[in-house]
Amino acid sequence: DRLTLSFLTRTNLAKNPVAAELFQIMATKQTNLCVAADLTISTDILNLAEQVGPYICVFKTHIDIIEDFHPNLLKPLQEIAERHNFILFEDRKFADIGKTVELQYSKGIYQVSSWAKLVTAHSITGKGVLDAIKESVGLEKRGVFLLAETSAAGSLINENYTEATLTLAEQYPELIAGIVCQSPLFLQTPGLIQLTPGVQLEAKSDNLGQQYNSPESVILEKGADVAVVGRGITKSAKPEIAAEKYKNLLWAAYSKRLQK
Ligand code: BMP
Repeated sequence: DRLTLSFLTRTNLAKNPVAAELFQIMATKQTNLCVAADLTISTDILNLAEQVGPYICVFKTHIDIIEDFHPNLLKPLQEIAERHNFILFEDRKFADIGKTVELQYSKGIYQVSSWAKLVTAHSITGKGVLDAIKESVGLEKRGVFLLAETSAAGSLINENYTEATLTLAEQYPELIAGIVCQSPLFLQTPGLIQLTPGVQLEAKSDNLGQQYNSPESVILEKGADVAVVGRGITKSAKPEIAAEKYKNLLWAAYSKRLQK
């Protein structure tokens, strides 16, 4: 199944072009670490991208939390992403009717579709969200991660919702790059990527319902291909040292998984 195939092998099984590119980057840079760049000042975002760039495969943003946002941020960010070979991923979690998602994805000050190769979407409103992302203007190569489970305590998502989300994903093989979840799902679809947030070494939770697992546990027990680490890196005094540490732990866990 998916868990014992190498990322390099899975490159050829991906139906979404960004998923294929991501598998390739992971294999080349030997990293399955995604940093959650949840910082609110533009220069801090750029500095973080430079510092952790060598150790990550994906740089995940919440672009709408930046206090001094100006579209001028995007060019240097894309330049750093190209130089360090990682993918820009806007965690927008689109969840509205298709028409509104189309506007949110390609209009407004953020113009997400012009720079983010990957975005997240909720499955709650069904296929309209995916049709909108598929049809909008923007980058030619784009991919969507659908949210099937969450790391939040007390989430309203149940097994039926998770299953229905996977069924929806199957209907858009060329658009869907992967699934955001907390357990080993879609084991027979190795072309899709499991992205799992809620990863930290220091803490088990925060005071707003976030729940953390260790790097080893998310890769070996919960089926993650790519692990998302935010505050474990961004709150560290030396983000580049923390990123290297998480990278090594995650890659060691992945290597161990291949031997199983
Ligand atoms: P942190 O490691 O600091 O808790 O950050 C986690 C990041 O992953 C946040 O950007 C959050 O929006 C995202 N995330 C999550 O924590 N749980 C989910 O289920 C889905 C997410 O996108």
